[in-house]
Amino acid sequence: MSALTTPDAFVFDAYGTLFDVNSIAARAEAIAPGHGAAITQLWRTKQLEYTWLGSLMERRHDFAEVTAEALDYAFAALVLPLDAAERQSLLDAWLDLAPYPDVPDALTRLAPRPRWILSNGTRAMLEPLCARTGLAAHLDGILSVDDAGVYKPSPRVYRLAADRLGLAPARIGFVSSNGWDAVGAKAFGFTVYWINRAGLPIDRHGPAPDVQVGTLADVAARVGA
Ligand code: LAC
Repeated sequence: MSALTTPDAFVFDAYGTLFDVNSIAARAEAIAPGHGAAITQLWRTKQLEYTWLGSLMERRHDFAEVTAEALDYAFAALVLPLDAAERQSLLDAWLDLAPYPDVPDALTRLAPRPRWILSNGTRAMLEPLCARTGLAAHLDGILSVDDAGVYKPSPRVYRLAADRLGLAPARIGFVSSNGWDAVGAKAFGFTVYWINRAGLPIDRHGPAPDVQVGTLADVAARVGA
């Protein structure tokens, strides 16, 4: 591999990258025994699809709305009942996530470089989550796609971070566990670390990320932190 730029700042995806979304499957399983994995897989797939479709349609619903629409689709597609309390409990699961165990220490090690979140989530979803889990203490700030009016992987979203940090994109280390996000961020020009937690092949719709790792701790190790 050619010499990698050591980033001056780090920007992180939130869901699945800093925060473990697997607890959502457990909640779905409790509501619909035997279907937890299928519900969460379809829910997450539709949630992302709706972000991309809404962006193309220029009819954007925020991430909380998209998440609810995708949940309703998943239960309808699987022909499963969902009452109002269960529906609310599943939506609330997005506000009740835990960080991956290595995340607080890895974020500490990456300091004093600026460390920001750049997420599809709304500020109203992200800020309480970071405060409640203590991650806010390890971050310099949160950027939401809401400020770009479009979802990732639009370059307008990644531009939010470059503008806020006042750095050339290549000086920013962008970290995501979502392959499509890692490719989008690389196309924008960030130095990209893909946390390939699921052992998947990389998406093929754009340039490959610079580095593939297994955990956030590996990212810190790669920059000698
Ligand atoms: C996010 C989703 C894509 O946090 O994981 O932006």
